[in-house]
Amino acid sequence: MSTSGWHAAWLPDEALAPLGRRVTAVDLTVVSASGAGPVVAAVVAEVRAATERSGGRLVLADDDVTAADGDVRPDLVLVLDPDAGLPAEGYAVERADGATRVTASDDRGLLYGFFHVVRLGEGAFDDALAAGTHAPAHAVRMLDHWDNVDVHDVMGQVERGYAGGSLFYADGRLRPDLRRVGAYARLLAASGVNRVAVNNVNVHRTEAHLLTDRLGDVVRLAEQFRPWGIRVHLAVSFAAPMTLGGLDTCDPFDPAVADWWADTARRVYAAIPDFGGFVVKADSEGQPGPFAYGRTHADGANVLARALAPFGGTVHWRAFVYDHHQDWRDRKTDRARAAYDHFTPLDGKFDENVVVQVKFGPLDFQVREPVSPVLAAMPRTHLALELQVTQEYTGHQKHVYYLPEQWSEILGWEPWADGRTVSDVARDVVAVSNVGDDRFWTGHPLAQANLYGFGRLAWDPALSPSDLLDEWVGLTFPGADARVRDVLRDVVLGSRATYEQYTAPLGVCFMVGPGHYGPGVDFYEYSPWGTYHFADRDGIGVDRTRASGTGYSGQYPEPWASTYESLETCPDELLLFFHHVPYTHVLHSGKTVVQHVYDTHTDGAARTVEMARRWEDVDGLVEPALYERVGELLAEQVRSAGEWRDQVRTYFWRHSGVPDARGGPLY
Ligand code: BDP
Repeated sequence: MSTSGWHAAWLPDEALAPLGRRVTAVDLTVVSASGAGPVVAAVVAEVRAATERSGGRLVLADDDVTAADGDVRPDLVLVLDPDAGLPAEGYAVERADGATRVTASDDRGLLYGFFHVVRLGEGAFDDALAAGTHAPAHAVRMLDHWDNVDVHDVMGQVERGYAGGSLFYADGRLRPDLRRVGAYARLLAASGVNRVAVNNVNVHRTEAHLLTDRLGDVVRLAEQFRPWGIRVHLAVSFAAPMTLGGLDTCDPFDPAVADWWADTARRVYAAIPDFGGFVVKADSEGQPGPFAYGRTHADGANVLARALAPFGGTVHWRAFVYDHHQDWRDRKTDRARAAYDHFTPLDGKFDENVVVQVKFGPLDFQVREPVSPVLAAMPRTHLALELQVTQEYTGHQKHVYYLPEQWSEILGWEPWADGRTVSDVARDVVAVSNVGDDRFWTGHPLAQANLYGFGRLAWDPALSPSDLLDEWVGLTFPGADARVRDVLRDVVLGSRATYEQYTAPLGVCFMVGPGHYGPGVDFYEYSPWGTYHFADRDGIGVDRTRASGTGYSGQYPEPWASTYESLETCPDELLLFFHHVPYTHVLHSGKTVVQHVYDTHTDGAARTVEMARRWEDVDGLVEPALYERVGELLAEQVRSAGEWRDQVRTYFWRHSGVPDARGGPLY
């Protein structure tokens, strides 16, 4: 269902109908008029619109709400009380006197409490509703947009974007009509996201100016995000003092450079008082950074941090730093080691408002990588976990790949196997957004579940991917036939494992073709990017052991360092990430590596055929345009999975000479 030319995603009017039919009292009695602000106004407007659509009623109470408006007894009472003692952004829910009462101590708490009620639907008004207090596990839940203002030849407008052009920019400037950005902000708020970085980490020429003479564009974007409790951040270039400021250096130790940053930050905050801060990709893949002056990443980050500190801003400084001009003949140089080698010696040297943003794995958003050891090695640094909602290596939003299945595994991983999780050590959770100007926001309509799931998991990492899917389905397809939910469960759940089955096996990574879509088994094998699998006639995999390889396994604390080091204990799914083994090596599963590859590729591709067939069961039960879009994309997934299957199987056959015990075709 669409409201204004774009799909309503998880907030169709019907999803708010249970609330809209009720009498809702919003009680702001203890908030001074000036303190209520745009977030509260957004909540009130939401309730008003929902009640107008569905026949309910909104009561703005100026005294005790239960007595408000004479004989009217509210079904829902939303209370903002700064003295209620609730955690930041949190809220309490309870049933009392036949009403559901949501109390928050700050405006965002009220907003999230409101969306909690929306999620519960009719259940919110059930007397059996359990009382409880809810608060986010992570204070910063952020989406990074890799959007460019201009279209760049190689990457298009949204770098690694698979849902059309940018929501923010068109024709080389900010879109004049930003209503859709407001709708996006509302969707994000309903999922729990509270920060958005509005431009690409690879800061090109035009985009750089968002920091200075194009700041007005950021002001206008911030206006769209502000009512939904979302602060905007900007990706900036480390070289900005030179490229924008006309200085002849960007050395962080040069006082003129520090002054330029301080001055620039002051101007930004004068225009956007709730500005979030800067995101920086420095000394990485050609971006400028402090290395040019012999300075460290801490030196570089701190100069920006000091400019932002007086205003409460932060620097998200990315740890994605490695040498992308490697020599493939050197088996000891290991891209996987790089972030740890660069950053862990700097633990404790970053200012308090620097957040070191660490990709979840040591390489680059692969289907299967071990979790980055950096997350366990910087106890004195504020860390953010970086995930990717955009499906760069996971099927370009043409393949169904349910990312919460991967993320909940990562967030729940225990670096010391002692109960402490990644979610405990990474204070912020950040992800690269997957939206664009496509009608369905995310290209593949089912990729909406990834965007929704990101916000929800960043709020509560303990949510199960399966429950989250049900939640998303319930909101997105309200009142739909039970078959819709069943089909979506069949198609979406387990899709991460399926994709893994027919692509690069056993943690070997990459094997992707140009643009990172489709098979390209040897595509990167002799390139300088450091993404090798080292297959030869005898075996495959990267020896990252301390004993004979790159030593990467030693970057983990125990018990993982030993677990990964040893062939006996290394989990099958990461075998080729840590070890170079013969094709006939026997896995814990009892199969040889080569037979595992044959079987998983055959089965994974076959599974996509079942997914496509299963989708046909919702014909007529969902909006035709959505049905068709998903159907077309599933057909492409089936084609692409078949291509992966044939190329990877054949590659292993030609290298090993071992036939498929199940007798499948090998070419
Ligand atoms: C890689 C992408 C590239 C990004 C880079 C990054 O291929 O487009 O610029 O990550 O995270 O995955 O900076």
